[in-house]
Amino acid sequence: MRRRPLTFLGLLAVLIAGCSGGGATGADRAAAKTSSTTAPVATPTGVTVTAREYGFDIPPELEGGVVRLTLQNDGKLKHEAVIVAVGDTPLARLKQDLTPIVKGEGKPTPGYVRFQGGVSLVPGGTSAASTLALPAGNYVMVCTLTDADSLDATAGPPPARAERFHYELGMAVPFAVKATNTAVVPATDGTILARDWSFEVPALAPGTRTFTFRNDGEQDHSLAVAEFADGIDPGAAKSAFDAFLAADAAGKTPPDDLPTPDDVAFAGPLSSAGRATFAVELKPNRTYVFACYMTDRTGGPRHATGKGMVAYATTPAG
Ligand SMILES: [Cu+2]
Repeated sequence: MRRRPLTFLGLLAVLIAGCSGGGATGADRAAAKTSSTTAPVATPTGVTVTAREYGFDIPPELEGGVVRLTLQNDGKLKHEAVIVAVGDTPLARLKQDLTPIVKGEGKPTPGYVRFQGGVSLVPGGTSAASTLALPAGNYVMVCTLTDADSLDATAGPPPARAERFHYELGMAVPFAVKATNTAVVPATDGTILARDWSFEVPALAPGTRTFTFRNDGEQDHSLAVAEFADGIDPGAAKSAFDAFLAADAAGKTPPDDLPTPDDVAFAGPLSSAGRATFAVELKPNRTYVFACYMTDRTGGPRHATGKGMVAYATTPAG
């Protein structure tokens, strides 16, 4: 069983790159209109971070509050930009502490580590964006992917370096937030809510959508969205994913004949009270699975396998 980075479902990945936001629903538009008449309008801080093998170009200090983070991947491999609050902890210590978390070893998460979301699984030569809440603090932007995450399933055994986390190779860059704006996360097509230990998923309509992922729990949560093939009904999708999780929990490779969903979006990870938007293209008449691969801060299994933190939703026919 291959190791799974923080943000990676570990199945064959079909990625949506650089999706732009879809139109807001009527309800969200109404909500946005109401709030705009009662609160002063503040604009999220726009920040574009460039990724390459192996590093980030990011300003040493940026305005927080609400930030529109764009990851421009100028490299050849897939990269991500995940924001980790570190307090006064040195960079070298963070890199050490991150590895058991990324590997899902079930150890306690150090108290200083807080996840603030980011942009994940961005193929080389493309960009993607997320609008996220970012309070004042000291942060490190990391990529928890490896070179192996850019290989498709038919590629041969990766070279030794392919298993090294990109944050160990230079993709861990500190930055600070001192001043904050008063902007709010803009209205989206809906909110996917994480609690300890479940998801609340709104009704899904096909199309290019932007959702808000919000963590109302005390634990850290992430949101991996994967799409089953046409013709896999909700019941078949659930039993297939249950089998996948059971194999994962047992450290086994899932059976070859199992219908495996394709990764289509990722949001987070988010510590308690975090919010971040993400884009996804939803097809008609498909079943989507939403899963969290984080562990409790005190340690233990990943939430999808150990806490049943998995949800399903099916789009209507086009
Ligand atoms: Cu979780």
